Amino acid sequence: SEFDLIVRGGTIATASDVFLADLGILDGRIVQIGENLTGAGRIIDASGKYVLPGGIDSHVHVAQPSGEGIVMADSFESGTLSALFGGNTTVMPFCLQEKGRPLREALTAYHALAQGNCYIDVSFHLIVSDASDALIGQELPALAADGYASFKVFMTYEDLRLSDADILKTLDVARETGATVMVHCENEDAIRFLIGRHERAGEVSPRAHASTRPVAVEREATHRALSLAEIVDVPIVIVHVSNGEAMEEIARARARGVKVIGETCPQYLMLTADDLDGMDWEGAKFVCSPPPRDKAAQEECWRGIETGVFDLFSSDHCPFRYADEQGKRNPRGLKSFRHIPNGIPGVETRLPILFSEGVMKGRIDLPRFVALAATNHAKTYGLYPQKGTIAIGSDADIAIWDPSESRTIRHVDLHDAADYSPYEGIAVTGWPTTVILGGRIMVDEGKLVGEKGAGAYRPAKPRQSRHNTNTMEI
Ligand code: DUC
Ligand code: ZN
Ligand code: ZN
Ligand code: ZN
Repeated sequence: SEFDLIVRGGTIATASDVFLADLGILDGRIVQIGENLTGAGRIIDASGKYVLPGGIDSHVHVAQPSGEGIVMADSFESGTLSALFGGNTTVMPFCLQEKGRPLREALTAYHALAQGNCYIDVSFHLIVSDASDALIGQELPALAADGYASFKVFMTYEDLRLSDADILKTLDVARETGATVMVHCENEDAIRFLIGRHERAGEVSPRAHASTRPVAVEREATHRALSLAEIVDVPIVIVHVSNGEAMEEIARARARGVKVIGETCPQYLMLTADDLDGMDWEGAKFVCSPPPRDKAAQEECWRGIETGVFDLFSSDHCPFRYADEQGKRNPRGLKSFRHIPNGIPGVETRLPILFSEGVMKGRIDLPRFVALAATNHAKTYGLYPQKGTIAIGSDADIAIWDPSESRTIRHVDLHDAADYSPYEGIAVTGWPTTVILGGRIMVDEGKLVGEKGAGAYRPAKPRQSRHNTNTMEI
């Protein structure tokens, strides 16, 4: 027959359009968009459903070494399975450079962990922890040309932070190579100072995590990162923005011509610092950096999603178990908030939360949802138009959403390897019930039918080899 698969009668949405049509899929790609398509081995009836590009979550952590012997709960297998069930067809995890070692070494190990184990496609960011001359001068340019075209730098964490000098060097090599730099903006010296003050006062519960990383810590670092990018004259991504003051820095930098992409995450829409106050150390389940703020900040982040301060909505899935193997409370947390690993799970719940709270509640329309869920991620990180849209020639990565499916989020129903969801008990309307990866049906009406290993590594293109050179058009 003419097609391998037809998706019939659905409401298709891209970042710019909504229309009724059938999709014809052959050899893993979308080859026809039209009416009354016939002739396929398999036909999916999508009437009454939304047919959207598969989600791209460009900010997830899996199988990443996390210091102090702490192990991330998700492998590539469980992490990509969970992402798949949440309507995603591509994730972008981070490969962490070990200090004093080549990044290639970490990449070799990371590829070995991913190989054959992924349910969806993956592409990697590189975390620069040691901006040595060899890394900046030779390794990063070679890696950028080789499909690793985004670098994350940290302004916080004693063992990860780069000096402003090293951030400038990294931005400069990104300018030369067309790579994209993502920055974690929090002022480490200020955090250290506040930790000292809290520990002397005996304040060591999870809530102190938020108190030692107040808005000013993030706002100052955001301003500094944007200024450094302005000085180098290179585009930049500010990741996991939590509040309106950091958003103002982004808007002001944009107004002076800085090319900046802003990212926010579900935790900044759904959680507040009060969640860190839970009984019995339960607050440890909500420890992430930057920390969740307050209701006003949640509203500001929604404004940012509506108005375009944010182009990316990512999970920052960073799964650590709450209980240890014996089922006790996280022993690392019992002495001080300082030992609670920073990060919370959420790769499966990212899009249902944005769909339910955003689209169903009328805050954003379907094209904006698609942009925030998929298209902008592909454009920002060099995977577009192979990924992130529904178009002739694009990979047949598709999530079919049932807008009438109501669920209450329960961790027992999710597929990650953490032991809780920070969104437990939240009711959502709309769920991606069928997910197609490269023309292969992976989840069919809520049931896993695809196989581990269906997902593949996808190299990213640096800006220089895309249509527009040194810009970051979305
Ligand atoms: N930064 C992240 O991007 N994820 C989790 C923790 C952190 O600090
Ligand atoms: Zn970060
Ligand atoms: Zn305090
Ligand atoms: Zn992260």
